[in-house]
Amino acid sequence: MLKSKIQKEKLSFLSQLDASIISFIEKYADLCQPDKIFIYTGTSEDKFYLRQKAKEYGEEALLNLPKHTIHFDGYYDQARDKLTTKYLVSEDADIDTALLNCIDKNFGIKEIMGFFENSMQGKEMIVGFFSLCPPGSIFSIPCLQITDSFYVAHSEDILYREASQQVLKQKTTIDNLFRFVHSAGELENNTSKNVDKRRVYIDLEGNIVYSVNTQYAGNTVGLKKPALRLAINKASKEGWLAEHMFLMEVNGKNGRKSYFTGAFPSACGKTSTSMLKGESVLGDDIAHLRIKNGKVFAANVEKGIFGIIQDINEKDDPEIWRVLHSPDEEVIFSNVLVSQGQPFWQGKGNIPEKGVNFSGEWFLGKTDNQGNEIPPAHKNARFTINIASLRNASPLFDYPEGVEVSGIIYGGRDSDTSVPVEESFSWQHGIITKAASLESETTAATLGQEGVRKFNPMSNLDFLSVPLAKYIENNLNFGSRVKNPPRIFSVNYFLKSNNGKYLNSIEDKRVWIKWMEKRVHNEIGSLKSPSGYIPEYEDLKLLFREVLNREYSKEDYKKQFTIRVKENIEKIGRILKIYSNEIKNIPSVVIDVLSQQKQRFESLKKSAGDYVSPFELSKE
Ligand code: OXD
Ligand code: MN
Repeated sequence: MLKSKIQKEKLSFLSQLDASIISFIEKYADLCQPDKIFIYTGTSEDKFYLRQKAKEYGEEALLNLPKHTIHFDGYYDQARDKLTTKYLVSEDADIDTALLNCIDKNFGIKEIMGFFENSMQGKEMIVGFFSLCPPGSIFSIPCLQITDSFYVAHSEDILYREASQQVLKQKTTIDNLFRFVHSAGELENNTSKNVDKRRVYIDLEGNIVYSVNTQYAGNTVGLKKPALRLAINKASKEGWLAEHMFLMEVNGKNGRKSYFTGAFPSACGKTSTSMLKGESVLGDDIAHLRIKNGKVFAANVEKGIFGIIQDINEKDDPEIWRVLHSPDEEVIFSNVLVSQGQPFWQGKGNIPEKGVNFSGEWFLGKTDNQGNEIPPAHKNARFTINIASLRNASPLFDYPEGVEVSGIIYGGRDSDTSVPVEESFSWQHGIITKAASLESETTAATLGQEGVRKFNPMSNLDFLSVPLAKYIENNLNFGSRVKNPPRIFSVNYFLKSNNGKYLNSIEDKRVWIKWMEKRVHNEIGSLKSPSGYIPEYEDLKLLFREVLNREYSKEDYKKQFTIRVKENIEKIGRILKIYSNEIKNIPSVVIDVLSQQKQRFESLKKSAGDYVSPFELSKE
């Protein structure tokens, strides 16, 4: 059956694949009934074909610049759908389902196979092999993607390393592949019509993720968030970490280079931190961390960026801006406004009053069925680019061996509690009080209400595939296996004053990163707060001048680094409540370390009150 649908040139490639892989492809070809099957092997002809078909089928359209295209997702298919993303769990499976959104496996499989049945009639099925992390190293995990969307395959080709030759060379069998099966389902105006039947179902035992009746990349591009869930489960069994983290290179004195990872919930400054002026980026979203020779190394899972475009501007994001305006660099814009062949997004400036957007023909004041005004571009509109297009890409972004990690940064949207930057006392203290205690206000990257404070440990809660207690234990154990684990920091870019104004400017993060860089090299002192080490005024004053050429006043320092004792006690109360009452089997050290921190805040409250100036703290 396959032979009759596959292009002749690919038959020899296909015949070299392990029989188990061929039967997997056959199974879905049989079920989905595509008219044709396109085997993608990464040749220049194949690359051309992917891009050509994405346009021919109307999933993408050319913009004015030659390598730029626009893709629209359906009006109600603009973000990750947490509600219908579920783990398939059979009654006798050895899977602890605490906190996970689950569905009975037999029921779920039957339901989703029903949606796949004949879903590719009149379409082409694309089959491709890609790798999480660069191929050919301990970090790499080979993957198989089956999809009927050329946009999904095109995105995957920008975002991940093609791996068909690796799969042949290593005689990979189906059991060694992470597998992703996707169908956009029935289409209307080139977008998934039946979003009420949108499903993302995850089979941890089989390492397979199925998604159907959706096109939004966070639900469909298998190697992105679907693979993160499979990777967390695999990492948990094998003793490494799969994290929702950027990876960046920070420049220090005399050409010194240090590597930091950072975990932030979606749309909380993760991409912009990884791209800070003066530093270099290796990846902006997902990193795998492993221990090698007694040290922690990390590799970027991706080779591209699927970034939020809202508020990207020439001043704050010059390099992304350049790529988004360059005729030589490939870009897929999604869910922006298009007018006269040009893309527009909120925060770009001078948005036209009409054009085409994710609602079709758009004009200022247009409302949807519920009477809500439709913005020109969706808040979660995106750009998809190659990291290699960026001049600030680190030369090591594609290095198979990964880079040694000196520091890990946790950040979230926190308007009233933590200081702009702080180092934890130890790995254990950092994992418990910063990573596992992270809270953040919700954003447009997921469907649902925005601005609600949510518990989001390690910024990875959306993707956890093992119980939270086990995941925290894995993190604690990971650091305890190395002599000098990376330092753990927290940052908060969203701190506000009483009148609701942000206390920091966008570029202050360039100073915080330099402070962290000096800390990991033991070059700078600190003050001891109940929750960690914070910068001293004199050091920041010098850094502000050096990095931003700006005077930094004692007054600003005091406002930003005042210890908000009251809010911190409240926060620990919220977190303790969750860990004591809601999460089973939590290691007792989590409760102990949180309680000790609470006591430190309470004794500070007794001696100094609810708000304590940093000038009152003692040196480390
Ligand atoms: C992303 C997300 O797209 O986390 O990175 O939603
Ligand atoms: Mn993300």
